[in-house]
Amino acid sequence: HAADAFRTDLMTITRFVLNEQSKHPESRGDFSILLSHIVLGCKFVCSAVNKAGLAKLIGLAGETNVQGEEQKKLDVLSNEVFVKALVSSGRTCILVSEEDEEAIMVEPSKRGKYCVVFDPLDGSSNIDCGVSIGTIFGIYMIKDGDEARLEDVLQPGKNMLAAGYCMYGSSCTLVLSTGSGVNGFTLDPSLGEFILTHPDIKIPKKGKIYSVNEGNAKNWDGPTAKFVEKCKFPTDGSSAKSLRYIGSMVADVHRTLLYGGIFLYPADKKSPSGKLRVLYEVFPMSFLMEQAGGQSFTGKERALDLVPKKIHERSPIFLGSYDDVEEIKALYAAEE
Ligand code: AHM
Ligand code: MG
Repeated sequence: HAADAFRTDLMTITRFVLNEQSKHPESRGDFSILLSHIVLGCKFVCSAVNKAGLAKLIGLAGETNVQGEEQKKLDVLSNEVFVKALVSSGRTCILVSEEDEEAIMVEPSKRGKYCVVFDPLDGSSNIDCGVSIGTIFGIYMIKDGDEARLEDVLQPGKNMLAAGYCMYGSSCTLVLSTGSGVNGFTLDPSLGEFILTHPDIKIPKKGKIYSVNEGNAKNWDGPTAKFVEKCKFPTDGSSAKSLRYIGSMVADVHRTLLYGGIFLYPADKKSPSGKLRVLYEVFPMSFLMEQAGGQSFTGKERALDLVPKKIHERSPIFLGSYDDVEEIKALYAAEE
């Protein structure tokens, strides 16, 4: 009985990644070790986010505690936890976090061959009202030898070995790709384990939802404005799309991945490069979209082809269902 088998044969994320690794005899388990440290960070943040409202209720947040220390903000706390977990894995050499101005070069005694780029707590403006937020990460390997250089993280997104996000929502969901499809795992709080709940996620070829901050419409360029107009007033006889926008990238992308549609954070006159960051927002999400059968486009090129020059660089982004991204690509091509 398939249903019974599912309930008793639990595929944890660790077991899943070990299985995948056994297909590559040359790998020595380093990736599984790295991932288990990322998973630990996600569990910690999940628990901290769930307690955030409670901490306020009992008067902890923003106040000084008994030791006279300021209570740390959740995003700062999450960053510290991730940095420490990644360094202590002994498998990383360069870390780029949205929270740190400079890249972190891991000290030689703790150095490994992986570079991790991450946003420890994205969408933090949503914390106080209890809306879903998330962690986003991408993993590269150093190009050659033991010498770690900044160029090792300034590689195009297509060179990533793995990417994923963890969403702290009504449940805690970790979505991961190691380059052969996309799989989703849900945290079972009673076990403290992420269990495979969404095997081999494929995004619908065409969606019925568009997701964008329309408050920026007066500053949009022609193709973006035309695209959104067509979502509302289709000219090909199809029905209008629904608008859904949470303002939390992980939640908006997660819905897009599962239900289909398109998520856009375009360029506008005020921010010609858009808002989202190439290394730890645009690349990981684009990697997942392509692995799920969707597309990701910057307005100029395939997002994963972009070569970043700076670690905190931004780029416009259009990602989601294959056919929907095809449409925006056509509008940009028509402009040239
Ligand atoms: P943050 O890194 O300051 O949290 O900002 C990133 C967030 C994304 O999660 C989300 O997609 C976007 O900002 C929303 O921006 P806006 O409020 O301009 O629509
Ligand atoms: Mg962010």
